[in-house]
This record gives sequence, structure tokens and C-alpha cells, in this order.
Amino acid sequence: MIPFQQNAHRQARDLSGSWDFKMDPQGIGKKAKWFHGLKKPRKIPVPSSWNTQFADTSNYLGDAWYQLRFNHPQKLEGFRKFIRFGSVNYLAEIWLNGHFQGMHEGGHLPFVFEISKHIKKGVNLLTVRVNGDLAPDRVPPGKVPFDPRDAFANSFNPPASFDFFPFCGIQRPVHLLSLPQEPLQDVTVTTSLEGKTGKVKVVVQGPAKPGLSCRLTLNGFGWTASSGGPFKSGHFDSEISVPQAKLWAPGSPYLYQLKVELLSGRQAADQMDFPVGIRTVNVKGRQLLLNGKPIFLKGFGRHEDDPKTGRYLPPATLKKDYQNMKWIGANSFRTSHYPYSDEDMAMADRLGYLVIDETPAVGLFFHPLGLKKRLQLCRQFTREMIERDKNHPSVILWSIANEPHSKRPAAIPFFKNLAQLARQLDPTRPLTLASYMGATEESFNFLDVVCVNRYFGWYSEPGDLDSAIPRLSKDLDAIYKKFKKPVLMTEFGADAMPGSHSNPPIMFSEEYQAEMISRYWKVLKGKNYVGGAHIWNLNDFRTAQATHRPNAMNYKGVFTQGRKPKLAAHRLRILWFTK
Ligand code: BDP
Repeated sequence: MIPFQQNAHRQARDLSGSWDFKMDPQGIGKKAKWFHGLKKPRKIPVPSSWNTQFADTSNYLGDAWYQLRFNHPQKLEGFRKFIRFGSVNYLAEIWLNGHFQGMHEGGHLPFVFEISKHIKKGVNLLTVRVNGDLAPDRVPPGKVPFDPRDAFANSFNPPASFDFFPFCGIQRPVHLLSLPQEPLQDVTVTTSLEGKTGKVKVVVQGPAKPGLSCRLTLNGFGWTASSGGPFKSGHFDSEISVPQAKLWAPGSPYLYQLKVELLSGRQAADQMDFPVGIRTVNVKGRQLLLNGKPIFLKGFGRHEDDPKTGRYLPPATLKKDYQNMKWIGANSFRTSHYPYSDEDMAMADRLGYLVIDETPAVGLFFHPLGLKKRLQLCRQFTREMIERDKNHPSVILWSIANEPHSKRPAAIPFFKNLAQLARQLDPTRPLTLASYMGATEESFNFLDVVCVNRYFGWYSEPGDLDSAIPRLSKDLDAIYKKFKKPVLMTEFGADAMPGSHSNPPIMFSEEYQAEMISRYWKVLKGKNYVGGAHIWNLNDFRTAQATHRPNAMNYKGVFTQGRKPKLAAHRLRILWFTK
């Protein structure tokens, strides 16, 4: 996965802006060769979800075409050119100047195609066909045939098997990358501690050409170290010791800067730069340890959701979310229910948030229909997520699914397969998934941390916290007794219509949400095996239309969709700053 980097050897040109757009509900565009030019297009902002841009695209998920004419004045010699999409939901096919460049499936991870062969000096025509349909053999799935043991059926319009709107389109920035002819290919940074000395291990993959070498420079806080040596069959690794290392942690997210240079003789031929947070993550008994000390996660499940741009979070919205998380005293979040943007991950590193990084495997079911394809996609997404995010100090846990309907026995080999892949790609971070099945989720036997989503007092015991709270306490004890692993509460909460008030508290009022969260918090803080509490959700967010989703919204945010605090936010702020 090529990250976008700007330095003396690499350029990244942002192609965001106003693109041409045309719906293709009959799917005729390919036959009619729309990649040579769209007739009567309208303008659409890229990035954004098309569902937020026009009335007739609001609920539309089918085929649509995007086109951009861009000028490429640069001299082409010497550089290889790539096009990088931050994300396109769900399926994307790319053409440049009428030539097919490739296809990518999956809506929430970046992908890159080399376009050196077809880019030309002057005006270029870039075309993207997007298809956003829901299907049982896509991940996340939709249009799932009704089977109460497997999925919660088609009670949503659009018929998603998950509770957020299946926004479509080019939803993250697009970059035109210029790279040297023989670029550095991959860098993996892992950190460990020996007493007060930080160890930064760097593994570099580069061109397998004789005569090349690698130079590493790590600096920060008035301290610099370097290391280097020849590339052997395109491989170089080295460990740098950092005496009296400043550790990365929430509240003190110290970042060193790593420069990786590819040298041809004495000349630098390529360069990549990474912020490095020196920190360790371990699971020991019932505890999750950061830098050797138990850590308690306070935070949220989030969504990439903005009223104007859909799944794309513009920089100002993203900044506001981090400001709100800081204001309320959160130290962590989960990328529910798909990996977030590159910009979000960089922000988590810089501002010191612990991240449970989750693949788009939400709403999985284990009926044989489409199962093989779903596994293949989950493997692809696990690989793409770990390759992209492995160097972020903020990422402390990989989550390989959210709320799978795991009752069928096929769930076990499915998750064993994914867990094995994840451990092979990254042996340093613990693994989890978030489940509503509690002690009956057998996959926790081979995962490291137990993540539990619970809605006692909402979907069960509605309006009755006096019954819900004792049930929660018993349920958690049973879960811990079964698995003897750290338990994180990754979801709990209640819908609160902004401005709806009630005394005594009743469901959908701001008071009921605040009361429920406070009472859950008390239970969770009283259990020594509970390592964290993530409220569902940071903000209200758009979902599909359903009887139980007024205005096609999920109102479990402690902030509104416009990022204004509800009563629960004020309550949490007191709880999180004082306890
Ligand atoms: C959980 C899901 C989450 C939903 C939430 C809810 O993990 O995606 O939005 O419930 O119902 O089951 O609000």
C-alpha cells in the first residue's frame, strides 16, 4: 500500500475538487464507452458521498460514473505515476484516457494503480465507474435473505445488514503520485522497551537490485541516531536504540521522526518519512497494558458521517470530533465499523488516542450463501488494513469483525482463518472482535481481548434500568468467568432525540441516555477485569430508513450530528475527568 508522501523524491498531487458525475441505473455505461467522455454530466464535489449531494441520489446505490480532466504539465521522464484513492464505496473501475487501469472491491480502504503507461503531457481524462449495490456476497453484506438465526433481515431501506447508511461514491481524497523509477516498497516499524531504552526496529523492502543501500535517521527531542547498510535481495533491517526514550501515550503522544532513504552510491534515490511513537502493547492476564502499565479505555465507537458530505469527514469536521473527544476526556475510540481515513489515523497518532482498528466486517452471517466470497473479502480487507495501519502507534488492537451472527459452526473456522492471517501479518498487536453474543461467542477462545456490545435497558428491559443494570453486572461476570481475558465494553448507549427532556427519565430523552451511561459506567469501573468503556456513539449518524430509526437517524450520539453536546456529554465529562 503506497502511502502519500511529499519529499524531494516523491510528489502527491491532490485531485480533490469538482468532478463530472452521471448516474447509470441501467448499467449501460461500459458498453456505451462512457470512459471516453460523459454526456450531460453534473458537477459533484470529490470527495463526498453522492447520497448527500442531490435529491435523486439520496437513496441510490447502483452504478454511477465520475470523470475528471486534469492537466499534467510535468516532464514525465524519470518518474513513475500512480493514482491513489483513499476509498471508493463499494466497487471501483478506473480508466485513464480510455484505457482500463484496474478494479478494486471494498469501500473503506485505499487502493493504488500504476498509470505510467497511459498518462500524457497535457490534458488527461480520468474515469471511475462506481457501483454501490448491496449483496450477500459483499462485505459488509446486504440484501440478505431472511433467516432469523443469521441476520436481522431486510428491515432497513436500503436493505443493509448493518446500522449505518451505505454511502456511495469517491469518499476520500484522490492523489496523483510521482515516484522514482525504483522506489522503496514497504517499511515496517515496531517498537519495544528494555528498561528505559526504546528499541525501534525498522524493516525495509526495496528494489532487488545490486549496489543499493539504505540509510535510517531517527530524531526527536534534540537526539539523532542513524543506521544503514546494503540492501540484500531488496531487504534491509536494523534496530535503533533510543536511550531515555520518551514514550508515546495518551496525554503525552511523543513522536520521533524516522527518515528512510534509499541510496544509490552516495546519492539518495528515494525517501519515506514516518512519525514513530515508542510504545508497547500487551495483554497480561485480565489486563491490557500500555508501556507495561494497565490502561483503561474511555471513549467511543464513531462513524465517518457528516450531514453535508456523508462518509467523507472534511478536515474541519474531523478536527471538531477530536476537540470534542478532548473536551469530554476520552482517550480512545474504535474505527467502527470500517477503517477510517489516513488523515484520521495521523491525527490519532499526533493527538494521542488509542485506536481499536476494525475491518469492514460488520453484519457477517455464516449461511453458506456467499460465505466463501465473504471470507476472501475479509482476508483482503484484513491485509489491506494491517498493511496501511501497521506503523501507527495509536493502533493498539485489531478488530476482525463487529457483531457477527456467529451461531452457525462455520463462524469458528472463518475467524480462525482471519486470526491466523492477522497474526502472521502483525505478531505485535492483540486481536479481538466486538460481539453481542457474550459468553456464547466461541471465537474469544482464540482471540486476546473480549469486546462486548450490550443494550440492556434499551433493546431489552426497555426503559427499566433497575432491571438492566443488575443483568449487565451478572452478564459481564459470566463472560469473564468463561474466557478469563480482558473485557472491553465496546458498545452501550441509548437514543436521545436532541432537545427531548423528561423527569423522570424515559426512553429517547436526553435524561434517559445520561442516566443509562452513568449507571453502566459505575458497573464497569467496579470490575477489575474490565479494561475500557466505549459509548455508542460519539455523534448521531445517518442510517437506512426503518421503523425504529426516526428521520433515518441513529440518535445514540452523545453529540448531535452537528457536533453539539447533549446532556450525556456534560455528564460524561464530569465522570471522565473526576474518576
Ligand atoms: C449494535 C451495532 C451498531 C448499531 C447499534 C444500535 O454494532 O452498529 O448502530 O447496535 O443499534 O448492535 O444502535
